[in-house]
Amino acid sequence: MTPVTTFAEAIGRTLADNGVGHAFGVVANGNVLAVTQLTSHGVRYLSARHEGGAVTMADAYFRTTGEVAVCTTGSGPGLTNTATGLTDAVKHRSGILLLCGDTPVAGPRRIDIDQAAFLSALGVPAIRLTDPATVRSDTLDALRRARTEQRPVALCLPPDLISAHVTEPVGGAALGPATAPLSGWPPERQAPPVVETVLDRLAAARRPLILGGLGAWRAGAAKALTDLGERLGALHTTSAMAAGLFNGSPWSLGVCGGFASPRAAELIGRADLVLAFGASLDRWTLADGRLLGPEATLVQVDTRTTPTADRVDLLVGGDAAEVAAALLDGAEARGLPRSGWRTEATDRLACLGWDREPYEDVGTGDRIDPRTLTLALAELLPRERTLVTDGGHFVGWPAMYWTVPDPAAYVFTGAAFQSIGLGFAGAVGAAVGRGDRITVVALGDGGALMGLPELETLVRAGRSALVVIYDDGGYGMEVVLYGELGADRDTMVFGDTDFAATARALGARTATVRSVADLTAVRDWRAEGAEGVLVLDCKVVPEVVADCLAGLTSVISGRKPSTP
Ligand SMILES: Cc1ncc(C[n+]2csc(CCOP(=O)(O)OP(=O)(O)O)c2C)c(N)n1
Repeated sequence: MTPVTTFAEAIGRTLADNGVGHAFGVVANGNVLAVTQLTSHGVRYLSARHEGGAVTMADAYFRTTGEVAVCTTGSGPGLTNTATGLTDAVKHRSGILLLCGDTPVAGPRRIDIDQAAFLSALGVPAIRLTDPATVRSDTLDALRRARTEQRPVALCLPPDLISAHVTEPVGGAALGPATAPLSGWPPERQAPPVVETVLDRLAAARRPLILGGLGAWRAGAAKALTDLGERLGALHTTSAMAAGLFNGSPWSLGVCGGFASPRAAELIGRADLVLAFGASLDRWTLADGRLLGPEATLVQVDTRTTPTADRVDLLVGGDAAEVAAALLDGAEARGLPRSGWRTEATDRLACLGWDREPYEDVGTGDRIDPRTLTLALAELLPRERTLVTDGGHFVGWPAMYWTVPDPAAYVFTGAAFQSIGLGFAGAVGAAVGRGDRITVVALGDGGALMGLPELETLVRAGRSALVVIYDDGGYGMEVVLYGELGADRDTMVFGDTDFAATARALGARTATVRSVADLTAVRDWRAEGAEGVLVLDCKVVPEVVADCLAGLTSVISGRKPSTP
């Protein structure tokens, strides 16, 4: 007798056989048997405490490894719990396979919602598994789309079909060529006339700047951009999301936009031609219009067909590495002169960082100055680390004072959707994805409490992670932005939380940090092998406002931020 295969088994086996190594989820009646099939076919599964955490774990796993993981949930509330993290993954263009329960084929129950409409509203294509003759091919199609289109794709499984028999033979489906890319991401070939126009501009440029974004990193264009910069005598900079792209280059200004140090920002402002590769050029990267000088020409090189910022003067459609190579060839062919900007800027390049900017420490003994804390930790953190951050005012401190080894080592959760609360979940995905790097996760007290359940998952995952909670006793970002506009402080200031006790209860090692002396806990943890999770409950002085938020605060409130 031929053995029968159920829908659940076909899904689990197809995903395992086609290279899916990890799944994150919460089991419910809509997916539990499918999860059992995943694990029995060798996919490693980590149970999250909230579906919103599970999806951010899969997102961070993709960001740190470039590989698609499964996020799995039941139907209804299990799925709707993913909304925020899922939207952030859509906007960040992370590949995720979302395997979720669905409404029964027999018809919706009182508890059901229109899941396809829900997913569509978030920008997630959904494939509903109903045909026994195409279960394997449909599963593969979803996986292929998540990989090639770099986006979340949902595979929806009606509960009354989980144990139904498939009729499609094993081997009837295999990962074929990529499906057509998303509209908006056509693989445009380089149009030579546009390259010639850029070369004309380069011929007249005296201070060319090459800006690399996440798209350049994903296109593997770092070397091509470095070579182009060498030929042109250009300086380099990156968007925040591509931090570390030009690590090791003496000609790199580091991150541009709001996080740029004053000296880097000054140099960026002097560029007369900016070539931006694979960067979306949003308000953060362009520092709300303050990044570039008024006369600078901005060229956007991207696979998108329309410019993503008003400021763009010229769009070059194409792959970052290919366009860089075409420009390099063109510069050679035309014999373009090499700019003298590097020589001119040498002295300033030697002292660019925020760590060169003086400040007056305002620590009280009872509370630590967040700048002093972050600078001291910079000395104590291992170089091979993945930096995960939640959102909030505090993000300025790690962005200003800590570096990352490459863009895959920076997971700024929630940034694309402007959400807080995803930090712990992001740390789990990063720690699972890159177990060879110590995970360092920075959070504010608000984001930490919003996403607290996944601290338990982080501890349970058993990976090496350092948690730094900047406890300013409230929603610092809102205080900075709206405090002086008359907002009711009681809605945003709560006082300290005893994170050390809370985290200890969840199984972490902990230390409360009120001064640099308390950081011996980090030295001890590292000396003992940096095993497990160390949570630093850092009581920071709340009044210190990060300089990098100056533009933002003045845009919103019309005033300059102040430091005490
Ligand atoms: C899900 C979500 N809810 C609310 C907000 C609005 N918000 C932005 S920053 C912030 C405060 C964050 O506080 P905390 O995590 O303590 O960091 P801090 O700003 O104090 O450094 C809030 C409530 C948001 N961005 N996302």
